[in-house]
Amino acid sequence: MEIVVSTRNKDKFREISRILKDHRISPLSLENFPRAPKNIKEDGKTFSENACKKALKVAYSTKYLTVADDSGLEVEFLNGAPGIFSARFAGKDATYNSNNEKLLKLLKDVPDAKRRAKFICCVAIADKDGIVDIVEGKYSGCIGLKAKGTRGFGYDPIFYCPRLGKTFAQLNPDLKNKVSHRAKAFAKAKKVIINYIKGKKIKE
Ligand code: ITT
Repeated sequence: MEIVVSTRNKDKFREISRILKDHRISPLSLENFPRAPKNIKEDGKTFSENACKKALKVAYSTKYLTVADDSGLEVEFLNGAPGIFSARFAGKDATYNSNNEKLLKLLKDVPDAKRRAKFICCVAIADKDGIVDIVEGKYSGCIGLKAKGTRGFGYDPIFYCPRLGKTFAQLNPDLKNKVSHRAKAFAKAKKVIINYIKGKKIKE
C-alpha cells in the first residue's frame, strides 16, 4: 500500500522511508503531490498536536493514508528546550549549524551530569476521515562538548549516546535507524499501518 509521508524535511523523509519500507508499505514523498499544502503552520503546544496537524492536512488533500513526524530535542538543563521549537531554535532562518552552536553556547561550562537530553519523535497516522492513531518514541543521551561526526542531520553531531560511545552523527545510518527515537516511533506506526491495511482488506 502506498502511504504519504508528510514532511518537507528531506533528511527526515530519508530516515522515515528506510524505516517504514517493506513489502506491504511504499512511502511516497510530498514531491509526488504538487497540490498538497505547503508551509503548514506548526502552532500546536505539543509534538502530538503538530504531528496531527501535518498528517490531517495532507491526508485530506491527497486522500492517502498519511504519516507525519513532529520531533525534536529536549535538554534537561534548559527545562526541555528547544523541544517543539527544535527546527527554528536559532531563529527564523536557523540552520542545523546555527541551532547546534546556540545550544553548545547555552551549555558552555555546564558539567557532564547536567547535560542530559532526549530526542522525541511523535508520529500521527491519518486518513481522509481523521486521525487513525498517534505513537511516540524517545532516545536518551546527553549533549557533547563539541560537534562530532558527519552523518545524520540536525542535532546529531552534538547528541552523544553513552551506551554506544558515539554521537548520532558518528553512527552508521542503518544503526541510527534501528535504535533512534524515530526508529522506535515508526516501529509502532508500522504496526498501526499494517492493521489498517488488514482492516481495509476485510471491509473490501
Ligand atoms: P517538517 O515539519 O516538514 O516535517 P521540520 O524539520 O520542520 O520538517 P520538525 O518540526 O519535526 O520538522 O522539527 C524537527 C527538528 O528537530 C529537525 O529540524 C531537527 O532540528 C531536530 N531533529 C528531529 N529529529 C532529529 C534527529 O533524528 N537528529 C537530529 N535532529 C533531529
